[in-house]
Amino acid sequence: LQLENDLRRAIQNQEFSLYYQPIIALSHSQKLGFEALIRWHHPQKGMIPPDQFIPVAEETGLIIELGWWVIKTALNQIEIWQEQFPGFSEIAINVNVAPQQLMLVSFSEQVQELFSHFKIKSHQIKFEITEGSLLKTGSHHIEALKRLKNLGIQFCIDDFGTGYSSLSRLHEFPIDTLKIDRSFVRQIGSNQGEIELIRTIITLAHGLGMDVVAEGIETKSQLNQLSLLGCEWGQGFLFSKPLNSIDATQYLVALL
Ligand code: G
Ligand code: G
Ligand code: MN
Ligand code: NA
Repeated sequence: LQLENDLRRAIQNQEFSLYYQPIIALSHSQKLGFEALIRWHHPQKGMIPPDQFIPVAEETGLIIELGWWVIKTALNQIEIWQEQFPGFSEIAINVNVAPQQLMLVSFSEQVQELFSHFKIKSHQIKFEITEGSLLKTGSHHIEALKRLKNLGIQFCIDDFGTGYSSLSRLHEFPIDTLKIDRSFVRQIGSNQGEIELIRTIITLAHGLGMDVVAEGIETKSQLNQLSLLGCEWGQGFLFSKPLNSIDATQYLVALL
């Protein structure tokens, strides 16, 4: 309850910020994305990591207000970067969307409304959704996702392989990208069975027309293995930790 009240106050006082972790194309290095990751700068307790407050935000429904703030902030950041780096028209930001927000009846309409206030292309935002939240979706939700998809907005399935997945339903959703959870990537090198699992997930994704991001890449050897397996994108401390807006901007400057 203390945390819940704290959260309400924090939303009022704008104590949140977004950090951006680069997502690197493993084959053609000019393409680039970021995952937006929320941070809470608590005035007394310092930085509170999302796994300590996202669950509370979900239980209390505050996640919806927070979720709109996240999407708006990401759209604004893309617009800023685009004006600053006109050569990088392909910068995209992935935003994590909680199931409750995704399943709002008005989700697709509200996303469209938000977009109308920014000068960015719809393919520059991607929504990350967990397997679990997809499984809760009914056919009307899928229709809403498809409407967004038709507008050019893309969807990623996040933390793939860790939740309850229903392989038989995977093809029903308009998913563009599958993110292999870092728990798989961590085992590369120590466990041959893990390589076979990853190979199979990549084959499955490609068979369904999805591209693949491997999360949690920390070593060169993990990177090499994943490239050999045909993984298109990588994310992890090997490339960069999540960066605040200023440092992420510096990261882009250094690439130019
Ligand atoms: O950044 P970090 O690794 O600490 O994130 C921990 C978890 O919190 C991740 O699983 C991530 O999906 C989740 N998370 C981070 N930012 C957001 C956000 O803006 N919205 C939601 N719903 N989840 C987030
Ligand atoms: O669940 P989700 O993928 O949205 O969460 C991303 C989280 O993973 C972020 O909190 C980020 O800090 C963390 N992360 C990103 N790269 C690495 C990495 O290379 N190693 C580890 N251990 N964690 C990472
Ligand atoms: Mn994510
Ligand atoms: Na993930």
